[in-house]
Amino acid sequence: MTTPIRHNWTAKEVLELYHLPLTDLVFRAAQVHREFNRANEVQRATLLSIKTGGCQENCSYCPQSAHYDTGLPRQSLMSVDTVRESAIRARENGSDRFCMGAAWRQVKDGPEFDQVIEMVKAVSETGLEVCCTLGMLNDDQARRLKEAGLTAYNHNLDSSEEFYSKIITTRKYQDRLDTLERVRKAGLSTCCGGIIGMGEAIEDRCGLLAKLACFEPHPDSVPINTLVPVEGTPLENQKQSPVDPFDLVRMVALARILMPRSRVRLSAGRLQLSREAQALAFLAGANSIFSGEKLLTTSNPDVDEDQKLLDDLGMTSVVPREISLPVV
Ligand code: SAM
Ligand code: DTB
Ligand code: SF4
Repeated sequence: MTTPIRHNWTAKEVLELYHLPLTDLVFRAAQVHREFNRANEVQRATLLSIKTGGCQENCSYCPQSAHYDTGLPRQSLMSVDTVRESAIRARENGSDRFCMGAAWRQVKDGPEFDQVIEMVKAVSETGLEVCCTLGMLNDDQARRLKEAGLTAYNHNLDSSEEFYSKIITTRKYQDRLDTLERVRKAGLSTCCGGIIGMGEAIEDRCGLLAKLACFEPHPDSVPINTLVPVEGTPLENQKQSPVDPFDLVRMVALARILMPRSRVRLSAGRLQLSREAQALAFLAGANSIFSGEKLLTTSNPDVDEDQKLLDDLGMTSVVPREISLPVV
């Protein structure tokens, strides 16, 4: 039997699946995963913060918001050469995707965006998939990114529409949806997911997944982040109610069932996750991780530790396309 790919999931249906016994849910997700993907292959993506801190938005989880004092040093836009070197290193360390993040509310035309366009070209030349996350975009900016060789644009919905207004007030859920629409219109893939552990209800988690699953096409990748509670942000006290790893596994399994072909990425929060929990998440359909000791500003497991985990599980990494690397 072939599992149909649907774009009409309701939050209620997702909630029903959420409450299945964990082993039933994981088994179902694993079946879908094996039907659509190479179940023992994991993509490694490296993140780089190309412009850090001082962001005008007030996302309650984010250490880079100018609204909160988190002690994070600000850093202006990096040079193209630094980014190129970092991408080459990422490739050498086993990544096949490189994602550049800027703490911007929105992209502004001018020399800084021109520099980002050059960065996209430089990373694309290394043979890696290129992803950017720069805040809101207009049509022309999306088109320029596509022409420069961008593979995908990351713009998360983070949670349900209902919960969203409790964690961010400087922009609306609809603003996010509008940018995602422009990204799709420009022919770019979307990378869109969310965060759990912010104090949201299970209904909010299911609402987020249902919304993502109604996108046509589904997001090319779905990052599932667990909140990294950072001191100085309004969500710092969430560290007292950490996410149960089984809840994360449920999110991964649901994302896999709802979006059979998407890359489901185990994203922020992996440092707190045991090897066993990660293995269960891979069984449930996770097939991508962020690789490298840093996410954007917070810590992530060592590359060697991840390599050992994949080796011990008998899993392999996606190999980037062949290219003769420029000498640096
Ligand atoms: N400014 C851009 C934006 O918001 O789209 C790009 C950068 S932003 C840091 C990218 C994503 O990182 C957010 O949408 C959020 O899902 C995730 N994120 C940020 N801080 C986090 C934290 N403390 N824990 C987990 N995920 C986080
Ligand atoms: C995503 O969903 N998670 C990544 C990436 N997309 C850009 C970012 C995680 C950031 C975690 C907090 C930090 O390191 O600053
Ligand atoms: Fe952080 Fe992005 Fe929100 Fe800015 S828009 S505060 S960088 S999550």
